[in-house]
Amino acid sequence: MSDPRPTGAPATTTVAGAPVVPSPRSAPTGPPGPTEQDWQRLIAAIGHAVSIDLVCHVLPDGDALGSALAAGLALRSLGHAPRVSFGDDPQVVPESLGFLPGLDLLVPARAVPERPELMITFDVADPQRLGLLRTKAEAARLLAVLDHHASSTGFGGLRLIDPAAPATAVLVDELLRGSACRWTATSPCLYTGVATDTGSFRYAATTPATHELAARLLATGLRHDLISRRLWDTQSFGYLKVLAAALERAELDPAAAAASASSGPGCPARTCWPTASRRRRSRA
Ligand SMILES: [Mn+2]
Repeated sequence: MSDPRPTGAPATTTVAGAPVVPSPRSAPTGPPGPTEQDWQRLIAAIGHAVSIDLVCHVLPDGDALGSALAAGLALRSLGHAPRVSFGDDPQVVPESLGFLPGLDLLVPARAVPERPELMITFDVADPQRLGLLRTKAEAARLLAVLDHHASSTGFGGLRLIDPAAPATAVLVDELLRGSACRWTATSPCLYTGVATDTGSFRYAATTPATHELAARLLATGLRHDLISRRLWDTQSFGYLKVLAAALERAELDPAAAAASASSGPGCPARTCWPTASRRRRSRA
């Protein structure tokens, strides 16, 4: 793949009608993210690879799976034939993420080569989170790690880690910036990643650049209202029954209540602990 990202002055072109804005990766403080050299190395590796495996962590959330699928869709649109996988058996895509485009790229862990030519992990801070794919990752000719966890354990031959980024999806956006990939196809995946890991743009890691990225993604025409409904406002009836049972058993913990009351403005002065038995959960 040729360098998909612009160099020099900020681009003024548009992508699907959206203004290209500065990278949402950058944060005013904190450790530096990947260097330009790191990005160029990854881009060159992608360009040379015949076989590419894109892997996220087990029990994937919206950021993990959204990031891997966004990269997969983008690379496919550029002429590659990437596999996307995660190391669970059975491999279950959470119901809330069943709408993501690119799920046809998903293959079981056993379909990943024993010694991958190029494997890129997404949102994986620790090799243990690779589950069944850990051994194959360790045998990869090049293992690239895209992540935003400060707790990343240092595995991988090419590490693109930015603890200041609110989501791994932000790093995928950085990788794909300026490429000819199809933004309309990737935008639901990237939006899901960013929205998930920012708690729908509520967490402290959310920056103006995060909102700028969201604006660009919305400008592709994605239905953020439907995505949010699917991610947060759609639950099975069984879940509601468990929640009802848990809330019925809720108890107020005086010590925790005192601690939260003194933890600053905006914190609730009451803490309660709803519980549900394993038996009750299994019946849901
Ligand atoms: Mn994440």
